[in-house]
Amino acid sequence: MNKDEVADILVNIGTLLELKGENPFKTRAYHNAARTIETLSEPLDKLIAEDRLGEIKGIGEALQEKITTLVTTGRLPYYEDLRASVPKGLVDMLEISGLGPKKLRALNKELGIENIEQLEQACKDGKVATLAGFGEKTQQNILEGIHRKRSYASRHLYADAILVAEPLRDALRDHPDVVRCSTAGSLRRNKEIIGDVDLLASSKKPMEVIEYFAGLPGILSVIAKGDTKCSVLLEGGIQADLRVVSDAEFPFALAYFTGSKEHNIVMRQRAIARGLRLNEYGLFKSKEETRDPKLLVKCATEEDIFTELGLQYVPPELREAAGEFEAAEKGDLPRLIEWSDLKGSLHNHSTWSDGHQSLEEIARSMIELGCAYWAITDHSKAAFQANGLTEDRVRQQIKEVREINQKLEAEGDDFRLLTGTEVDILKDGRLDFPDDLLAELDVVVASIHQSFTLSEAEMTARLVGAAKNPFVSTLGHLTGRLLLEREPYKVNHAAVIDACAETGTWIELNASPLRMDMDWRHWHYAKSKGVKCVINCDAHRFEHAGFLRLGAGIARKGWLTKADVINTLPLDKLRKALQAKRVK
Ligand code: DGT
Ligand code: CA
Ligand code: CA
Ligand code: ZN
Repeated sequence: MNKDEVADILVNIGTLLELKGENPFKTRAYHNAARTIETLSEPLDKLIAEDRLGEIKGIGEALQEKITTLVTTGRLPYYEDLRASVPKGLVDMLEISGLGPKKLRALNKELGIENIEQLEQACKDGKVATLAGFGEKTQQNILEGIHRKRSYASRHLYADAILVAEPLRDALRDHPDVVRCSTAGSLRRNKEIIGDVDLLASSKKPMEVIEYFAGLPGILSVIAKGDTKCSVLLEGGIQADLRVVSDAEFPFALAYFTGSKEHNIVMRQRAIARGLRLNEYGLFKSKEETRDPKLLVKCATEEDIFTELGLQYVPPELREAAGEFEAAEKGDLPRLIEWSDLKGSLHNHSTWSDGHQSLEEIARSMIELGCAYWAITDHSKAAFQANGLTEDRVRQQIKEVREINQKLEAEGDDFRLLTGTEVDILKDGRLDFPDDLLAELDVVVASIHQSFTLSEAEMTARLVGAAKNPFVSTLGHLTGRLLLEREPYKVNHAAVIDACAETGTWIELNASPLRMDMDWRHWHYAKSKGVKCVINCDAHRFEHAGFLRLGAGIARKGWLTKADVINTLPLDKLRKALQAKRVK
């Protein structure tokens, strides 16, 4: 078991103990130990083998024993017993926003509540409001939290859906009876949130393909199975629909099942206006609904369908009935960014704050990935919960970055780490670091991590103020939303975008699957104002470098091209671009 897995279990233990009402010092010890373990620079098994766990601050004997058991056996009976002793419904309720272990424990003790249904009833009966420390407002918040949790349960993050859908698509493509296969629906349109996964295949033997599909790994259960259609439940709780059609039908079915529904409606109307009929089976020379193959206008690909309807090919990401028809009629659709255009990420964390790898480890692995640069933007001091850096530590970090870069240069490598910070925008709009320090850094990302509940005008003023600072290169995750977890705080996007246009400030597309912030719906406007996008991983671990691909997918949805995205620039041009605002 590695250190991240161990840390996760320690956090769970801390939370379970809190639910049981254990003393706060004990529960906090587990949370603190988890944070310490996560940021260790050496592997745990090495520390254990050398009997050096005791040297780590804040890890007493009892914890050492548990960590050793976990790492060496992969299990911990203490944890298993603890889990079994707390009702599962109670643990599930932790996912309701605004309900911590302390409140849950009170609800359990005073009202005997053990699951969400009981909690909802108690709120509706007004019983929760009468408890000490709760009140009407809390009761209302809990009810809203319950509704939100339910509406989130049937929706999934794009990243999670891709992870299960692509192996299924590839397995289908490998089957000898499958001619063509593609994802469809919201997944193919790169939506940040996915209801269900849609797959489409063409074959002469649909039943064989359906049987094969239903038996693929990763499928938990078959919900419905017909001759040409199959619905399944995947591990992780996502539902997937496979449809199998003839290869002649494939392009039409693909266009239809890719959607969006709104886009399809306009496509059908265009067909009708030309005396044709378009549906999932074909494009027909007919004034009425039909599936008659004799009337079919043959189209080998989706491209042909668009051509028949007088349109430039519309990439799936743009099929939202949001301006794509006007542009495609004139042949004005942009050539969208490809993820391979990206040269590195300009917002990332290291073990200096809450990241999981050291600077040199990060540099080496990003070289391996073929990046040209990677900015280190650890948190500023106000983000104490994320181990934010003091001004002194930032200056030390700058030194370390320079040393690593010198080493790379001596080795003949062109890759460079860039110095930086993710500086907090404080409640009153000031930045957490003075300008003279910001001026020493290559990249300054300014983000809000506190005081989320101010009015829209106040939140907007904080962001606009940050954009006006000559040393701020980028505004980070504009609304602080965590998809399916936390609502965005209120921001007037147009006002912030206008301020960025005026000051030459870039806006981040934070590609963490939970964020995808700024939202794709605002990029079209930003682009029209000449505001540049930075697609950032906000990486806290190596694996997060993969977010570049997801972020590019969402940027495509925002109509962005290579020229609209700053981190497609090679290093020398990026350095110039970073200076441009400062000399203005
Ligand atoms: P989702 O699954 O909620 O994230 O969104 P979609 O877009 O994947 O929707 P889904 O799975 O219900 O259907 C896939 C596509 O099939 C949808 O984007 C468009 C097409 N489609 C489904 N039902 C209808 C319909 O009633 N009318 C039209 N025009 N198209 C439909
Ligand atoms: Ca779908
Ligand atoms: Ca579907
Ligand atoms: Zn942040």
